[in-house]
Amino acid sequence: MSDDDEPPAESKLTRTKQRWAREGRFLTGRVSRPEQERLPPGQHLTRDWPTLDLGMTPDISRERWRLDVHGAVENPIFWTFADLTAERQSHFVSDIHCVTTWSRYDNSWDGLATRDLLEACRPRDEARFVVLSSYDGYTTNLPLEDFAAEDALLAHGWSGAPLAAEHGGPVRLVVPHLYFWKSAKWLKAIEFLEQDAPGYWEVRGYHNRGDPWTEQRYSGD
Ligand SMILES: Nc1nc2c(c(=O)[nH]1)N[C@H]1C(S)=C(S)[C@@H](COP(=O)(O)O)O[C@H]1N2
Ligand SMILES: [Mo]
Repeated sequence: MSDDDEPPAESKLTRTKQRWAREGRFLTGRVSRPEQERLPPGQHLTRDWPTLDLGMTPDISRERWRLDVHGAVENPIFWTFADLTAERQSHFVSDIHCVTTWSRYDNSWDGLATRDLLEACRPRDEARFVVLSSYDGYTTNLPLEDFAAEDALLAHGWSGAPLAAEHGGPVRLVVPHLYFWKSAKWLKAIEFLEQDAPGYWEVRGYHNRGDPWTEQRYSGD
């Protein structure tokens, strides 16, 4: 994990979201399954696309952007934006589910499938977790199987246009089957680990995995 960026001081929204985790806000106690229902329990549909982050948008152009893939891998990677787009590209359409209860259907993404990244970096047998680090100092953790979901990608395009800076451009992670806080914006580094290492929200009361269908909103749910 890179440690040269400290997350910004906690904002009012950050403190509010920590309080929601303590109080168990928005929990319905219901369970639904994607095969039966498209909207997970406790979520409502929005047509616009809210922006949520720590309150600062790092100013990082496609020219300056780099991706550092390291840790328990056979082939560490240090890519420019051009290197990433020279790899096989994928197009996926998926829904967003944010733990603050909004969901947005049918987002169209372009980028590099995480499965293609895994093929390029070749995680060692002992690798079981990934930690994503971002240019704003944010971090989040995932089991390798969740990172490797067939519709997960390192996205640089949305709706046919470059991914906007406010939504994580040049490149963000998108893992549609988990709450959106797992989808790191302004992606900077991916570290493969034998042991789990909880990230920014995971150490602030949010669930370690974050499955919207079983409402894994907060730690202890
Ligand atoms: N680098 C970074 N990635 C981040 C965050 C952040 O603060 N920094 N916030 C997360 C949270 S809590 C959410 S809900 C989504 C919001 O993405 P959006 O602003 O594109 O809707 O980004 C996630 N990824
Ligand atoms: Mo969020």
